[in-house]
Amino acid sequence: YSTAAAIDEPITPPVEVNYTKLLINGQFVDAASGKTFHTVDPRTGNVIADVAEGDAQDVNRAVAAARKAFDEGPWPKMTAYERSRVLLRFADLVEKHNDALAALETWDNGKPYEQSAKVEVPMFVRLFRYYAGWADKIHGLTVPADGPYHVQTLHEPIGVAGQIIPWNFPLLMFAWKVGPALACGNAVVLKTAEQTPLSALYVANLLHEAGLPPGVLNVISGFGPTAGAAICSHMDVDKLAFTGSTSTGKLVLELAAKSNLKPVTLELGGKSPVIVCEDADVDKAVETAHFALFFNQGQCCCSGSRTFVHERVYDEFVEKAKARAANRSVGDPFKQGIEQGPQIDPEQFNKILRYIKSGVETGATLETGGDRLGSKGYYIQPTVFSNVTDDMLIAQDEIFGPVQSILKYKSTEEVIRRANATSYGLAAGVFTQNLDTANTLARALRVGTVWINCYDTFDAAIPFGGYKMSGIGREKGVYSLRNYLQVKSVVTPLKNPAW
Ligand code: TXE
Repeated sequence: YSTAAAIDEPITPPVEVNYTKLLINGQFVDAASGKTFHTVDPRTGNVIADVAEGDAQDVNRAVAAARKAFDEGPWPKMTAYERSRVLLRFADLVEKHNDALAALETWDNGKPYEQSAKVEVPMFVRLFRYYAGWADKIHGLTVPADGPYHVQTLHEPIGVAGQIIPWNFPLLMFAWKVGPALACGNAVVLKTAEQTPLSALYVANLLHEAGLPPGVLNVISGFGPTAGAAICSHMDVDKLAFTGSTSTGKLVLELAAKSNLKPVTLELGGKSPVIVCEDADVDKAVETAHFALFFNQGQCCCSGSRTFVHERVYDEFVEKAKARAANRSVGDPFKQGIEQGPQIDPEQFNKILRYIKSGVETGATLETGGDRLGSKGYYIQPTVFSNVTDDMLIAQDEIFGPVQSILKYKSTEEVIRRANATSYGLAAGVFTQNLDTANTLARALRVGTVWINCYDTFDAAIPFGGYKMSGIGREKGVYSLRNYLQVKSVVTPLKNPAW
């Protein structure tokens, strides 16, 4: 990996920070308390900007604005085609602002600029175009009933959606949540993560430029226990969508139950297995398993954080995985060709270093990495452990960092049992050339996504979500629309049942 010197000279980001206030009812406003908080550059720990800190009072203002926008319109009462046009205009605007937006995302989050500019902003645009396409194709059914009745279902927007997102993919999480909610005609109060408030404010401004009426989307920057909890408990919020840790997800569900029983979708943590079978193309499996774990600094809910390798290819795999990690280019995310930037903040940085220490102490073999990189910011060396066993903490907990754990297995039955022996169930990867093995594993794994001979293949149309404690519900694709719709049955007696 690259030298500390390269990291110690941060490149000046090619963008200015213009939006730091809360967005309520179409206006950028200060927090009612007047408070602000720092958002920090993970390359250095320096402050990027002071951002308005929303709390319960601001959430009340935002929910009132969303309620009015939903109850009085025009948004839910516009034709679906008109709503679709707004979302398409928005996607065009975001495309024009691609580079500035990518720079802001990288500055606030630390992810490689090339990833922001070539993958994440384009995927954001794609998601909005996808949901714009759905807006005028949402409709109910005509239902045959036992009796002289004409029965139909209406698919109506659910109302005011409260959405809480994390810091690892600030823009994409915005798109996964706001896209389907708006396509269905809802109003939204969105809380961004306290580590990464900037890109959501920037795109929210563009959404208004594209013609979104005031109050339909409100963006609150702020902290979980104050602003986040206020959204979850609010009696006028009709639905919650949350992405984050499993422990906070439980709290969100509890607050929803204790207030007005609003339905909740959750996208939580994972400990996803990557299974490399004896007949796998080893070079491809090494590269893809590396990507599955190290992508986005290892900060992915679906990161492939348990790499199970068949004993026949184990030694070869470990050697190659170690070499690949040792070659990973780590450095200033604004530099060209960089694969890995800093972790998001000191909490995550220290948590990861504690897990690395625990891996060493519990007897895993440290193949490469194992420490911080440089002396500034939150960079961590790409780390690989081999000889990991199921009982080790590094094989059980979500580390959320650049730490690959390689485990050895002997048979398909055994690896199925071990891969499923976790409270999580988000995703899995399978590497094999044998169709039967692929089908067997795909069906046996208790997870929401199985990638065969690939990993992290995301697409606006492919649903994503977890089994077990990895979550409730699915996002993306047609499945996400269900989260934002109510179904109403309308029953009318027929005078002449023969017709
Ligand atoms: O998560 P939190 P944190 C995992 C990952 C990471 C760990 C902790 O393992 O190391 O979680 O990260 C808001 N009521 N994931 O502390 O707390 C918070 O403000 C309402 C996996 O960042 O779950 C932020 O907007 N909201 C994950 C969001 O919840 C509350 C992505 C996520 O923060 C709240 C991130 C409360 N009481 C972390 N407390 C994934 N699934 O991708 C916090 N929040």
